[in-house]
Amino acid sequence: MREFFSNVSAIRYEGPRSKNSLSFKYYDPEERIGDKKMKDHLRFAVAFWHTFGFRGADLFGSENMIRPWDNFTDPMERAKAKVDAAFEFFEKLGVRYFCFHDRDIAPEGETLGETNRNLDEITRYIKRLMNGSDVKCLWGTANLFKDPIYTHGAATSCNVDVFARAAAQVKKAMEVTLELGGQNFVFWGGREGYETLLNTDMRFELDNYARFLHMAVEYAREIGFTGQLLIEPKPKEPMKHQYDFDVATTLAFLKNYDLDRYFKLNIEANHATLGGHTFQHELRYARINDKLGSIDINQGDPLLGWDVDRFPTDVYSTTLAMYEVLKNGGIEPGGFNFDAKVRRPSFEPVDLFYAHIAGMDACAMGLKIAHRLLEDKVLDNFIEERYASYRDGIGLKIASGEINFRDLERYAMEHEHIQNSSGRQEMLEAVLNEYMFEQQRS
Ligand code: XLS
Ligand code: NI
Ligand code: NI
Repeated sequence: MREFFSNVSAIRYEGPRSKNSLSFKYYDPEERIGDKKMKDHLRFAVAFWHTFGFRGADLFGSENMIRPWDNFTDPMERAKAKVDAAFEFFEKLGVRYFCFHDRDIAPEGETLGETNRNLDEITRYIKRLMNGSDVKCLWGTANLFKDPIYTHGAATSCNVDVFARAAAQVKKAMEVTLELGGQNFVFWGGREGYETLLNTDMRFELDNYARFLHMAVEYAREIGFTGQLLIEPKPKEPMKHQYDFDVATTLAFLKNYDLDRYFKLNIEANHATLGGHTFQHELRYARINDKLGSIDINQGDPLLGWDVDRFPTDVYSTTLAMYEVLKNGGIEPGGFNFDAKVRRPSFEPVDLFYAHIAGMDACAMGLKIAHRLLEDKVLDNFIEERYASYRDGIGLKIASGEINFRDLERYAMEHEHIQNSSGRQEMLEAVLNEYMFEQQRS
């Protein structure tokens, strides 16, 4: 195998005192946290598209990143070089999973048939490399947003030929994901949404989207794909309004169309904040509905209102996220996919290592802090106390559904003197800080 990152050797855990930026300070894969090793809590995945496909272009500037694996004129050669670079990267970083879109891994041909044949050839190539390593596929997905045919959406397009093409593409992407042993398959509604209601039959588009997903469920069953199917909510971008707006909206959609038993959700941090929620809110909402399936771990920028996909370095946010994950009992077969890209000025290939290391360490720190918060039941005890009035007397009757308005009115008349207790938010925030910084010292 050719080497593309020859100036980087395998990244090791060296602990918080190490001065080596190409080492882990907190992520020690073998360290046991509660009932599992860190590497089994944090099933990290590298995203093919951002890590090996992003070249730094933005709305105002052209590509500024030179990637040695691009240095091949033949598109299939280039695709194979990219795969080589990817596997070298996975091995050196010690990440055991990857995620991909069909169009990230193989070039398109003149026809759909040729495109599929290209995909098959690269799939065989990837499989060969997987055989010699313990790298696995976390999930695959179909890119239903880049090609101009998807201008009006894919499954929600007004054009039936586009609907059919999208179906063919998902069909093939599922087959490839199965072939690669993918543990999940993701549907992010790339352009499933609208620009204006003046030209949109919303009801029909939603019905079609549901029909599309039912066919996908059916096909997965037919080919024996037993991985978890996931929907990835996002409120906007590229469309002004996306149908899978957030967790709550997506759950309502799934329930309306009798799809909820087949799907869980893939929650992305930056999509949560884009929708006006915290990352923790979206994780919590999914978790309490038993729908927390997997995570696209990244972070937004409080000053920028779009999906900036920064690598997650905000330990406050990773701590609260890991708190939800631990409460959920983990997210396997899901994982933590770095749907994140290096900033444009971080244009050297080695920055890809720094970025992932920063993200992995931030998640590891978050995991350790969240675990201790849970062990000490810091928040649990407070919350339990806060709702104590529902554990006996009339409270218990309410909680067990044994009371009506008439009884409640009688009770209210007998208890006119109402006393509330403080929510102690600032106190709890200070406690959270104590845990965060204690963690840093130990
Ligand atoms: C875009 C999405 C996308 C999905 C995969 O905002 O995050 O990258 O994760 O199609
Ligand atoms: Ni994503
Ligand atoms: Ni995103």
